[in-house]
Amino acid sequence: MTIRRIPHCSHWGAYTLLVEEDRIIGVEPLPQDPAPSPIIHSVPEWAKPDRRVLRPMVREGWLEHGPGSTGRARGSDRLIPVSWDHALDLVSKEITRVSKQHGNESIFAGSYGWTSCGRFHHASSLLKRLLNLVGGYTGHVDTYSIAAGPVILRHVLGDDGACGGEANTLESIAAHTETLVVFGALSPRTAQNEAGGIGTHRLEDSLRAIRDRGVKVVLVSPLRDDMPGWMDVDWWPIRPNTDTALMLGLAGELLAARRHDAGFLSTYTSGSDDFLAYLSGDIDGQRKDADWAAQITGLDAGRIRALARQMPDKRTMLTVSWSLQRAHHGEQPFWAALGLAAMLGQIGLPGGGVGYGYGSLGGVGAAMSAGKSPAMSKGRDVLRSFIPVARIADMLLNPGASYTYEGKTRRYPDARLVYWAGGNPFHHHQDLNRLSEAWTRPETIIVQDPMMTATARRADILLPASTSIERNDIAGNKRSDLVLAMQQAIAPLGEAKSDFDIFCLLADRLGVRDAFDEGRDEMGWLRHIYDLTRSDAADRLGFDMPPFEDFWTKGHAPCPRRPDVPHLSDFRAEPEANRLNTESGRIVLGSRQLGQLALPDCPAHPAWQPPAEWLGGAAEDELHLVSHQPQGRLHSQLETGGSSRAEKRNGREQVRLHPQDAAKRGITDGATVRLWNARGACLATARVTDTQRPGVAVLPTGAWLTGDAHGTDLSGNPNVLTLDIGSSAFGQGCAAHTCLVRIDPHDENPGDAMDIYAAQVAVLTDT
Ligand SMILES: Nc1nc2c(c(=O)[nH]1)N[C@H]1C(S)=C(S)[C@@H](COP(=O)(O)OP(=O)(O)OC[C@H]3O[C@@H](n4cnc5c(=O)[nH]c(N)nc54)[C@H](O)[C@@H]3O)O[C@H]1N2
Ligand SMILES: Nc1nc2c(c(=O)[nH]1)N[C@H]1C(S)=C(S)[C@@H](COP(=O)(O)OP(=O)(O)OC[C@H]3O[C@@H](n4cnc5c(=O)[nH]c(N)nc54)[C@H](O)[C@@H]3O)O[C@H]1N2
Ligand SMILES: [Mo]
Repeated sequence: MTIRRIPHCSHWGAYTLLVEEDRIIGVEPLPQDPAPSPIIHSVPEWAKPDRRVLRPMVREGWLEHGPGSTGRARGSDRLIPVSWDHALDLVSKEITRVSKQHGNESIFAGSYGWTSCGRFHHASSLLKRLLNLVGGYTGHVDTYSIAAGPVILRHVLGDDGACGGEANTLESIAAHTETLVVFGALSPRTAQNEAGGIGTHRLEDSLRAIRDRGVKVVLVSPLRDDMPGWMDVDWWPIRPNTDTALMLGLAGELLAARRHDAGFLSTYTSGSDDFLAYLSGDIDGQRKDADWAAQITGLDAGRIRALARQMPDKRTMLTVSWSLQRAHHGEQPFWAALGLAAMLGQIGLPGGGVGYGYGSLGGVGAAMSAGKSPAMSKGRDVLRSFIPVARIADMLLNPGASYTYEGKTRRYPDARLVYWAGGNPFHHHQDLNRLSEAWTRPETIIVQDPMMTATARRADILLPASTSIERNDIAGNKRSDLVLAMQQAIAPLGEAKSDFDIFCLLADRLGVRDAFDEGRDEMGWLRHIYDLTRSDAADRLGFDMPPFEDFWTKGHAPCPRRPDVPHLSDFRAEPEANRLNTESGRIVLGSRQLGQLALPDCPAHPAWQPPAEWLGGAAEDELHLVSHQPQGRLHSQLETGGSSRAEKRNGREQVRLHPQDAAKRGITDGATVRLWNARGACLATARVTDTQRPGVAVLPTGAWLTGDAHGTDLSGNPNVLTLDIGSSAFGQGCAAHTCLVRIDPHDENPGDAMDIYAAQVAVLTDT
């Protein structure tokens, strides 16, 4: 039997699939990848029918009564198999009906989600491309990953490039930084993934270089393992959501000791008088110093004072993880870090200043590609209707209600039709019980996904997409070092179709096929997309990429690199010639715009405001829940794979608890526990470790929501507990990391959550 070697790629890296007939018998990492992700070995799970949607299906109540009347039965009604023709006729008629009766604004197709890393069959781009040809849709802005952070940076730094690793490459940090202060994480756990794929995982190489140069590293995080154990770090176990106070306390110490760079502030910033007045206590009567910060953060005042003394003498780099802004007042840690870096005056120097998101994704801090990344065009947006991405439940619950975003007052559209392709809101959204209520409101919900996810189960019309290994595609992005081929390894499962084919069939029915496919088939498009990237590299940068055939055979092609120059070095050299795109042309530390807006939860200078839920305002028995990204999978994807299962115990996710917190509650390692608050409850298995601050519980995201009759999720999904509020009236980002819970021992283990999930789906599909 011959074994075929198929080059492929996912968000967690590139690999070769070994295929015998139509069976995957092995997965080999890309040889040049120094740290391949173990998640690649879970990819063969896609080829198993167990969790797949194998046929188009329609919810019984919707099939009988039509759109609108039976939304409460979503998730409990049976799903009835129908033919593709029938399903697609229903979808195209619904799009036409809602467009005619309510206008295209009532079609919500934000469709947020990571889908596959293929840039051609990119589900939400294709959905938007189709809808743009028939009058448009309501979309979304920002991401669950980053919203509060980039929104504030666009106003105070002029753009959000610093969010994606442009401030300094990790190589430059490894070569020049003397003191590295890490707020959040620099973790190979999250760096496994990069949106759109990644060729080589380099974070650990950079960390080793940092270690070998003897850089002083301070890790400010509730978790010690937010950096590898082999890094010699000074761990500051901070209370979650209080970093802003630490940054302000450090800045206040610099000011009090007159060690701040007054020249930098006057040349390169605006509004620093307000900021300095706030630090010195002139505005609110409270001096922001080490003692003040220590009492809020739970850290040691002496260490804070000592660090403030060291920072100005050394080349100091601050890194801030995206997680810090996924919180109430999430704008503030990003802005306060910029304020602290401005006080140090090293912005724009190699290895100095501040940068955001290092390690949050595998490519952040890598040398960026200077070329055009491969992408499928979603066409021109014909409607400018959008919501901030994490305001989905607010929109569905309050059509027409007003809210503010980025300084403007806006209204939620009246979404009648929801089309979700390539995302899993019943994984990613906060307060899932609130989302469940919101989910009853639309007249029709269409879900297109390969998997019978928690969202798919709650669809009216369910369309089975194929996974990336069942079709051809192309991967790459601006932070990836390679453009990668994703070749088809096996035939589609069941009746699954590729996202492109599904949308072509819908385009036929809607009368826009020619404009949608422009006469190209799958391979025609891949060649076209690759050639656009290749000719851009040649014409603009004089960089030779191989012809398509060579790329496709080899499986990858190199991209042109940007020169490694620190962000804002040009602004530093010539501030007038290189004015920033802000209200003053400089870094904004006191904002006229925010002053005029006078928002109670986003003040006009970086400021500490206690979040809605935090340890400083908690009852004796409450814990702060950190729901971080899972080690063994990407969000909810490949939950049944080996690397994901390895993190579970006794049939569900593990919640980490400090020995003191466990003892107080009579909880032992391995015991089943119940996490709860006013919003919801879930079970998890206790893992008692001292690698996190007492008072902090850690439960990763992504377990498949498996509710029972008492409203308790059995899988260990933290989003039944998290808080669904905007970061502030300015950024409106998701606030997942702001959450208090209680945890009790739970007498009985109801069994493996994955088996329970399968049994629930069997009832819905009557198989
Ligand atoms: N509590 C808490 N919640 C969080 C976070 C947190 O830190 N804490 N983090 C948030 C963040 S940063 C993010 S980005 C979100 C992630 O949220 P999502 O991006 O929604 O999560 P995924 O599980 O990646 O969902 C992708 C979906 O696409 C489907 N899919 C895969 N391939 C294809 C394909 O080829 N075609 C189609 N049609 N579908 C496909 C998968 O089966 C899956 O259902 O979660 C957010 N939620
Ligand atoms: N394996 C894996 N990797 C992933 C993903 C995945 O699902 N699986 N998802 C990817 C996606 S979409 C994204 S956006 C990125 C997200 O990247 P990040 O936002 O960086 O990841 P998180 O895991 O949410 O958080 C990182 C760490 O921040 C710390 N933290 C939380 N709150 C606070 C705080 O208030 N202060 C401080 N100092 N630290 C805090 C926690 O200890 C946590 O472990 O990860 C990506 N990488
Ligand atoms: Mo994300």
